Amino acid sequence: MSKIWLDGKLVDRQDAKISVFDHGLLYGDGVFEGIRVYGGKVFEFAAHIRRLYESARAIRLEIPMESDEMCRAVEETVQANNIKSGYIRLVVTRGVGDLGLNPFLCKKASVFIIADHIKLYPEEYYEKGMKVMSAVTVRNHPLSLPPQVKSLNYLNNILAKIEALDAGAGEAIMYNHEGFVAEATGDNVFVVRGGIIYTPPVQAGSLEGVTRAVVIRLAKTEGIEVVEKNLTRFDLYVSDEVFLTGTAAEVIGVVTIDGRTVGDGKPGSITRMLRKKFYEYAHA
Ligand code: PXG
Repeated sequence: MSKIWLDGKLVDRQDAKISVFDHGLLYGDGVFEGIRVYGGKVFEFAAHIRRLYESARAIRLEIPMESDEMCRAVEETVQANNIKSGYIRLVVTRGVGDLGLNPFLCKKASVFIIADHIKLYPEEYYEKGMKVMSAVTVRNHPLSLPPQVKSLNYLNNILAKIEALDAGAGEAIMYNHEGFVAEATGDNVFVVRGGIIYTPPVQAGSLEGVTRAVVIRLAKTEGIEVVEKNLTRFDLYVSDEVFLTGTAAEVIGVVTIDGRTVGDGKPGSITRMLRKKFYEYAHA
């Protein structure tokens, strides 16, 4: 029976319940993290915890515990569920309030932590590469909801994901209000052209991905230049390689975009090399 950490206690899965008056549910008012566990170790723990606290701060959400206490709670949940290789969902909701928007009437934020196994993309996606499409749904304007905030409000991404699923694609590329590539619905986007790696700056409207940061570091260690610049649909169409990075996907090659073949239609050599380096780094 899996154990869920909920507001200070480990409880059985069927007892892990949140009030219907929680603003996390009523308004998507809250923040979260998705974190991997590799070889019993929480991956990039500090970076995820930092992002969680920064997201909370940006929306004036006070997390009712210090970050070191949060880390201990995460470790405790991983151990209680005996997770050696898996996935952690760490959620902070605004808490129980009344039926108005006012977040300051919510007495206390709720924290829950789930540690479970993760359903990965089929191995075939990694070997043969993934199909993606350009979403019509524009990424949230940074002045509306800063995309750096990993909030519980994912409708923008879900609408794009629905477009991808309807089109039979694995993922959707989201563009910002200016037409520049922002990100995929749960992954960051990279392209390779002439041996150089390009990725949109976070200001283009993406989450500052933890996997993105690791992959940029690994690429630089391999002597590959990484340039952050605005990318258009054209850049994706004419690139040698396209790949996505994220907690769930890790590093995954894209082989068609809007029906156009990327490179030679197989995951490219830099993509494959980075996937291998990522695996080694995660399991070191
Ligand atoms: N952009 C968005 C909008 C995301 O939600 C990423 C980029 C990649 O960031 P990280 O830090 O994970 O490298 C995310 C992360 C899932 C899933 O089940 C998605 C995320 C995290 C965990 C699981 O699709 N999104």
